[in-house]
Amino acid sequence: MSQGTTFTQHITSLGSKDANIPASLLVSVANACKLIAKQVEQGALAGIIGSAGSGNVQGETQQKLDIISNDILLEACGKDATLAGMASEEMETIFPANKNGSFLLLFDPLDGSSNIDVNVSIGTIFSILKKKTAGDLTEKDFLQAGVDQVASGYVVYGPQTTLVYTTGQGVHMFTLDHETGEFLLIKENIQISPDTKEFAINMSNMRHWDQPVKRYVDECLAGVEGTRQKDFNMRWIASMVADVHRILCRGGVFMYPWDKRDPSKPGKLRLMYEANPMSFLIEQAGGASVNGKERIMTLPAEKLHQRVSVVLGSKNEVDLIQKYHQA
Ligand code: P6P
Repeated sequence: MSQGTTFTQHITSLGSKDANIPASLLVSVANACKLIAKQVEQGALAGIIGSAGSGNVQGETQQKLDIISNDILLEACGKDATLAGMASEEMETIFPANKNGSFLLLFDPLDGSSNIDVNVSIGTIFSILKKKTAGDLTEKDFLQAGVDQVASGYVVYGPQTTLVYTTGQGVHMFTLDHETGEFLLIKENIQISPDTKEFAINMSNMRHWDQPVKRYVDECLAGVEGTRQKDFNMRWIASMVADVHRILCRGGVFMYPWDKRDPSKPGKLRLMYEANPMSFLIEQAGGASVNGKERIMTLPAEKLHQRVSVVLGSKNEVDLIQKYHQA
């Protein structure tokens, strides 16, 4: 489709007759993100900078914008008749919506909150599942593997407000046109290069990593004189949405691996509304996404807020890291 196609037109072009395409819900999410973008752009002018003085289920201090974004999504999407219920990083329990709804929406309303106060890109991540059971909604309805997603995507609030989504028919990118208020198509069927010279990881945690991650990063750092025989660049924005967006735009590998600071936790990032939606996008764009040893999208979903170790991006790099984990 041509540049300038709106997000709504694009969803329709994918076949709105397909019961598995949550067309109206995707539009509701996009509309909610337009409202969140307005809050983000205002920043201190809207009095939304800083901590809300509360904590979330993750034990993290909630920023005012975390709560505002969460409430915008609940309000905007809760009216959608096709939506049975929602789950959020910011809410301990599920949020029932419409009794006859057929879809489930999971989201991290504002990922990368530590960047809000310093004007660095942040984003909203969303995942959509089908409600597979009849009867009242329960948390179990949400506990589906990543391969069961019918759609996923994110909106990155950066120099541009850009929406990226997939329904399993490729990955497509739209930028918000402030003149018309529409998300306009800028790129269709995005594909990630299988090779890269750029890796993203929080290097301050190096002493806590497991051996396979240390081996991979050491080889990157050894550069052209080392076994990889090429120089690597490193990036770390501390905002998964921004790091994944860069990878979808120019390749790369993103790692938030298990580390020994809290051995009982499999990782920092959350499976249901961070790793699974991003993995769907990355795989649809020809990349790979593992927890070190296994494909993230096939991991069993046991708890709504379960955590996972994440290695995703350019396929040949992810395959190499996986090989080191399986050695
Ligand atoms: P660290 C943001 O809080 C987040 O969940 C991801 O968006 C990001 O990649 C990661 O945590 C950053 O973690 O430990 O580097 O601050």
